[in-house]
Amino acid sequence: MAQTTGNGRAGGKGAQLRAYLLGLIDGELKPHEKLPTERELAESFGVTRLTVRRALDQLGYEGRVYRTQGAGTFVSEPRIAKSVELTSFTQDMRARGLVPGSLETQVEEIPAGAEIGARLALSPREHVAHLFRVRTADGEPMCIEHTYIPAKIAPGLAARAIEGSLYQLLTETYHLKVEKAEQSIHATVLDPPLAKLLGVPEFSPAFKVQRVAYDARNQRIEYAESVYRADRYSYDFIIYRTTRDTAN
Ligand code: 16G
Repeated sequence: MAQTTGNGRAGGKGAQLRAYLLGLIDGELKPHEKLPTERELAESFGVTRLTVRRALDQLGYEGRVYRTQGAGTFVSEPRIAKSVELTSFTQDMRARGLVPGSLETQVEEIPAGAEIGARLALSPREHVAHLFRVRTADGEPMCIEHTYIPAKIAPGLAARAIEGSLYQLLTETYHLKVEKAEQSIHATVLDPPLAKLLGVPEFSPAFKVQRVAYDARNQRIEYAESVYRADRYSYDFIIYRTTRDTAN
C-alpha cells in the first residue's frame, strides 16, 4: 500500500479506499445496503477517520451513497432516471420565485385531426380539448402554449374556465396525474404574430418544446407545444456520468 507522505497527504491510500468503495457500490452491494463503518474502513486501510469521512462525503456528493444519522452509510439508488424533473409551468415559475399567470386563454373542443391524433394515439375523429395560453411570469409573457387533452378522459374540460394550473385541475378534477413525458426541444424563431404576443422583436430566437405526457398506467393524457422566449428562459439539466470511470 502507498505510504502517507510526510506532509500528511494520503493520496495513495485515499485513492485505494475510493476504488474499494466504488467496487462495493457497483458490485457486491445493492441499493440501500450498508457500507462498512468509518472505523472498520479506517482500520483496514490504515488511514484516519477523517480521510474515510472525506471519501464518503465525496461519494455522497456524487450521489452514490447516502448517510443516515446514527445508522451509517448506504448505497444510493441509481440516479439516471431521476436526472430530469417533470414539472408544470406553474411549478417552474414558483421555483424561480416568480408568480405564474396566463393571458389570452382560449379553450375549445375539436376533433383531434391526423397530427394531434397520432401524438395522442387517438383516431382523427376523436375529440380533444384544445387550450391556448400565453404563460406569464410576474405578468411578463414567457411562453405560448397549445395543449391538447383527449376529451374522453377529461369530459367537460373545454367548458371550464381554466385559470390556474392545468396539471392541478387535471389531478383534482379528473384524477389524471402526469408521471412521465416524452419531450423534444427545437430551436426556432418567432414569426410576427407570436413575437407580438410575447412582446419581443419579430424573428427573435425561441425554442419549441413538444411534450407527450403519460399517467402511471402509460395512458397518454396530454400533447403540448410550448414556445419559449430564448432570452428569458433556459432549460437546465443535471446530467450524470453512467460509467464507473471518473478519471476523465
Ligand atoms: C409545462 C408543460 C406543459 C404543461 C404545462 C402545465 C413543458 C415543456 N410543458 O408548460 O406540457 O401543459 O406545464 O402547466 O414543460 P400548468 O399546470 O401551470 O398549467
